Amino acid sequence: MSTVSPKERLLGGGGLYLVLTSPVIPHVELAAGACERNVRVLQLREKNLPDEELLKLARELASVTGDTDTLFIVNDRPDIAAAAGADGVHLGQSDASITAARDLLGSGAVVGLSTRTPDEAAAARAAGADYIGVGPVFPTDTKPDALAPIGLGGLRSVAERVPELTRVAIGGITSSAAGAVLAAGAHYVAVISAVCHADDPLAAIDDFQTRIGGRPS
Ligand code: 3NM
Repeated sequence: MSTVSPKERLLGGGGLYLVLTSPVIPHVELAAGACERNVRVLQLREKNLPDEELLKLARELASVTGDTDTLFIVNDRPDIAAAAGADGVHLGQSDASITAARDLLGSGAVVGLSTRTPDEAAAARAAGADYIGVGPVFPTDTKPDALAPIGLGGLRSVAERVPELTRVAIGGITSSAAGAVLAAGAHYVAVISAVCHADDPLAAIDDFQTRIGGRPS
């Protein structure tokens, strides 16, 4: 177990933020490989699993990340995050409120909120989010209900509005675009298909890590 608090680890880290959605290898295997490869944040995002299976998987992933510096975040479900002992939760605009999530998870937990515009980013800051997701930056096939991409310019506008808030860019990000996304104002790049649906997900992580490493100063 890391002695550094989850919020400090979020602030001290950067680079690849891996979102686990239907990976081509078992979640636990991919999570273990991500920890070994120094991925700073892992999120479990499986929207179609029954609660019992989701909780079992969340507990397994909490156990894989527990002895490492990798943060473990659960998408959408503060209840599952709390029951599994996760480090935090990621919420969409229409999910549970940040306050409700903190009531379940405790004040030390990391709570992130999805945003798309500077106004949403400012509202997330006012609501007490520890970080914001920002996207979709590029077109994505992974989230069928995603809105129009905001591009690197949209990401820059969000960064200008909330310069002190940790920003996690998401949506269609590939390893070759990741450097430009970080340069446009993201601390982390969140990725699903470029890793989870790659022929070799662990090699795909290596590719990201070689290209972008940790958090830029
Ligand atoms: N959220 P990929 S875009 C889960 O804009 C998700 O909030 C988005 O998957 C948002 O890396 C997205 O395969 C899909 O494009 C990300």
